[in-house]
Amino acid sequence: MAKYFLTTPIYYVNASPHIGHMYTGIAADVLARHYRAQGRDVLLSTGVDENSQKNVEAAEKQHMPVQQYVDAMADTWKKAFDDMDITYDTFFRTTSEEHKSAVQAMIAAMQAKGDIYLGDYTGYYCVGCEEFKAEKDLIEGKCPTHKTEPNIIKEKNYFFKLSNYRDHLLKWYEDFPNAVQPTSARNKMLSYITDEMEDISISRQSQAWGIRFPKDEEHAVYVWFDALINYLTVTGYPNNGYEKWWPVDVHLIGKDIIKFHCAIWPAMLLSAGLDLPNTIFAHGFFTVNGEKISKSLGNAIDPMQLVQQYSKDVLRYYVLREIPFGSDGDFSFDRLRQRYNGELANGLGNLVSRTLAMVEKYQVVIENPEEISQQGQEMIKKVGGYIEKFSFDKALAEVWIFIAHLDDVIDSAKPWELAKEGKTEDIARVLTEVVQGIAAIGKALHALLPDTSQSIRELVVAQPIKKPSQPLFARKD
Ligand code: ME8
Repeated sequence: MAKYFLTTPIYYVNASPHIGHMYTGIAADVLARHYRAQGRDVLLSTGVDENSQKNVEAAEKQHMPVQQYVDAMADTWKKAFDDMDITYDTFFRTTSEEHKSAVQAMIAAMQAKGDIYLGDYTGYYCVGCEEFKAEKDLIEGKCPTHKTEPNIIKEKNYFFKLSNYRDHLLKWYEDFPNAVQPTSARNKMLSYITDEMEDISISRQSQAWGIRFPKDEEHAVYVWFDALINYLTVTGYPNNGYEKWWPVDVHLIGKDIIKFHCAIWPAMLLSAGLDLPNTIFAHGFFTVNGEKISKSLGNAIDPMQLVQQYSKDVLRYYVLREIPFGSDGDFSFDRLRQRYNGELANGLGNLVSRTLAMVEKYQVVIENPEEISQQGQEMIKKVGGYIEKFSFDKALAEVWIFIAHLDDVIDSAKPWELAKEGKTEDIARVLTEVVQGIAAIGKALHALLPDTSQSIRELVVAQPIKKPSQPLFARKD
């Protein structure tokens, strides 16, 4: 059975998850469910990035010891993913012992290659980004993402000879044109690698929180360097057996962290002699009034509040349908309500209710409710194809085209007229086609809207088929 190893970023725990984090998780969950259903051996890894200065600052604000703070927050994040039914296989924590060993093994491999040296670092550091900044990255002296002035740092650091890997990385981009997606991310990275990429600092002197640099206890490993290695640690690296999962099939990330994933990380892997990921896909940002939704800007939207108001599947539907994966888009409560009423309640919900109500009313026995027509099979195949191309919006649109088709079948056959004429066989034929179509929709939605898929299945296999006691999606005005 072919393996499929899929990752999300690991998140800073300086605040609770918002809709942006769930977005990556939901997309990853769709892919994981899709490939599991195809019989692939899936490893979906998500988790938390704990060795960050941001977490130290958040713990200080709460007057809590850092370890106690990250323990509590790791539980909060894990619960949020559990509550959303994100079917991760591992929930990774970077304070774990096995991670320390993996980071140190990776550094040892890179040292053996001669790629790490001790030097002086003088410059800016934005704790919000956990990133060293050049003068040109700042706007009016401030980080453009966090709107704060960076710290000025002058210290001894270990450096990674990233610039050694420029040609090798460019060759990888050329040989594997789909490795970094979408094209906007690929182009940005090609220009970064060609024109800007320099050696990077990979340690912080005198930083107490974080993984110790091997043989130099005074230094903590730079948090990004440690975080990226989580993808290796989950496979069991450096112990035997990690090869079962390596390399990564897909890294799903947001476009804020492409430099780390599409330049620094592949160079680290090249240095350590490890295979590069097959695909790195960077999705866009959810914004509110054009500003990125973010913990630090205080414009976060709580996904669980939306789940309580609507449901998990409604949230999944909205985020996957509204914005093409890879583009940015504004989060709008009005648009969510419109899509809910128009597409879920009136579209899918109404088709299911009225069809099953007619089956009940005209006492039709549906012989093979789960038999799927040629047209249904084609629709399911197209949906799967779109999922595999990360086009979740198109996958859902395809299902809704089929919903409109089934509505047309009913509206042109008019079973209520056929009933007046006593044409029971014709009624059975039409309603069988539509019920089987609904079953095909249930199947197509398996990975995208798992609860809805399950409800549809239960409704169509029930004997005798009855109108649902509650609509799948009740209108909300
Ligand atoms: O960067 N829209 O963690 P982080 C869409 N720890 N996605 C969003 C988003 C938004 N407004 N805001 C956040 C880190 N995300 C590092 C990662 S990985 C080795 C280390 C999602 O807590 C998106 O996936 O800042 C983004 O890349 C990630 O959260 C950043 O999470």
